[in-house]
Amino acid sequence: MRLSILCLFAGVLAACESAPSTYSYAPGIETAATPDAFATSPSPVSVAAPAGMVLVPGGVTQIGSAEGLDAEKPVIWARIAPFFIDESPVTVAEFRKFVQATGYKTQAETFGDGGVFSEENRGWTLVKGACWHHPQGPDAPPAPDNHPVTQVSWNDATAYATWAKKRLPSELEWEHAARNGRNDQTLYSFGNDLVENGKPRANTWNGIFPEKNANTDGFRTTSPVGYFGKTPLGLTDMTGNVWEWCTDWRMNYGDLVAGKPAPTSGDEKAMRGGSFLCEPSWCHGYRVSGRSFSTPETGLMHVGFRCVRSVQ
Ligand SMILES: [Ca+2]
Repeated sequence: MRLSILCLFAGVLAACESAPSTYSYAPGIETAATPDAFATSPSPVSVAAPAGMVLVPGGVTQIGSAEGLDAEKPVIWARIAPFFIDESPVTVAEFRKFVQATGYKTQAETFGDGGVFSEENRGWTLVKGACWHHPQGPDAPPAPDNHPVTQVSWNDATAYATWAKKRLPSELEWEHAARNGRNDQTLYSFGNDLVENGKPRANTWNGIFPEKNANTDGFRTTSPVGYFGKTPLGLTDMTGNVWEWCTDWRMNYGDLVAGKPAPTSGDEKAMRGGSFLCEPSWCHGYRVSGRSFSTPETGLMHVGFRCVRSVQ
């Protein structure tokens, strides 16, 4: 809501100073160009998180990066109410429960193919039969149960979230969680170093994309959720492994602090977190502020999701 203060000074009615504007983005989320626009932080809550979820404290957090790619600019600020977020991306085993309970058929299964990146051909192809249980196609090994599910479209992810009585996060919630609910200014959720004491902290592309994957982290495609440890907030796989669908249509941060409402339609949905295909000279997408976008019906071998739930 736009706020303004009219001041009566020295007997003259004048608009002497306006409080910085804040804008409603979604329930529980406001945006502003500067952090001092928010008079207060959200009140702390003390409530147990549901099984498999983590409580993200409310707060005022930076969104975007002045040093990032164009889509990450300008830096804006968001005041975000507390919410619960899945500790890890939804796994293949969890998605199977959804399919078995509902008979749900993913869009890749309906289309008959899914997007697969070939290291050998250094590019993307549509592979017949590629789907959530065989993300690289029927001739490749099946997806392990404890890996994040992939080859799920935004529509598939939304259907799962509805079934689980959850929802997809907004990008702003996702970044607040990636900043550990306390506006951390590190490149990644766990700090600034991708390798610590010789050990990789995340599943990314090692080497120059797409020419060479040195595979020093041990995984050419997905890795088991939690394999690389937890963030200070207690989340896994916020850096790399798979991109994660968010609820938002593609939007520009500048628009959000210029009074334009969040788009309610569009061509592409937002994704966060980067994947095993990301490397710094290409997109460095696994930084906390990294963004990517894809059409909502698209299934890809490096895109999954995690869910959130509002604190009632
Ligand atoms: Ca890797």
